[in-house]
Amino acid sequence: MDINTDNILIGDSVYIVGHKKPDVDAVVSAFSYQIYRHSRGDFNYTAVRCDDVSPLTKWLFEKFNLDLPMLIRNVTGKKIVLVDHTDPVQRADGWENAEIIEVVDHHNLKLETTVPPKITIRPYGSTTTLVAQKLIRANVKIQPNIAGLMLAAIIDDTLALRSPITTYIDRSVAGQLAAIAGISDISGFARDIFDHKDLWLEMSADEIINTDIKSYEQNGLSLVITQVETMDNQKLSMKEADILAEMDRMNTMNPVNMRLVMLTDLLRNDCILLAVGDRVKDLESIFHTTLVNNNRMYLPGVLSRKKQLLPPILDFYANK
Ligand SMILES: [Mn+2]
Repeated sequence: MDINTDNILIGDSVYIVGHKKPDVDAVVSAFSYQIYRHSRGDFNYTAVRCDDVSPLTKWLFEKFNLDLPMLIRNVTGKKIVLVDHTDPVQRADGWENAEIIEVVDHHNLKLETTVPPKITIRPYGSTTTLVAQKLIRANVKIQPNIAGLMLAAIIDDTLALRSPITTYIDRSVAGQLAAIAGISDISGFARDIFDHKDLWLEMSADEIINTDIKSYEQNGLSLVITQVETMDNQKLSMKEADILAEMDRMNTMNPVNMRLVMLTDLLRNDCILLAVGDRVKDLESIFHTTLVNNNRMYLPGVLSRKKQLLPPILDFYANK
């Protein structure tokens, strides 16, 4: 580690803080930016968090044997660095009476009146990618457990490097962190992470169906599609009978021609489509696939309701 001794006199203390309701990236980017700042001799920078953390974040810090940043709910009177956000609604309480001296983020900038002297924004998949890149470029030695924690933040923000926001920088940095952490099976590690996040199994069929549900109409066809994004849709198969029963019940109360639930698997890149309604047989012509039990279809490569599932169905009925 390279320490700039000219700078070692401690200045005003500065808090590095992520957004409220923090995800893993918000906490880990603050945590790792403190490491970067300390490597520059800026020991007056301290990572904090302004809110309670998720069970996943807590599990990760425990897993890697690291302490969570200190909880500081109000930053009144402090100099602060905003990481992983700039939007005022996401900022720590008391920000109006704090001095924002820096921004490190991967979102669109949302500032109103004052512009901090230092702003670093990159269109990467996570803020942690940006901080890792700074550490790597500065030749700062990253401890294996910290590399593991940082990799987890990148995986969480980029849906295991599969989300469209993922850049080649994220992949490259993730690879380097995995090597330092000694994690050879990144997708296995991702599955572990998402197991601590995937809460579908704890939800009722009714909650699962209603979490992300949309209705459509086309030439007299009424269509309702639910999207359920999982990291393991086969695990949800034990709930399939319940979900189908609830779909049947809903369709009796409020009939539509097709009531669909997409159980998409972001890791396997596929979809188990559950279907009820008087027109579901048409799905066989639309997707050139057999409908098993008249209510279940397997669609490899299909993840997106908007781009992959909906257009062929609407096209099919457009000319009827
Ligand atoms: Mn983020």
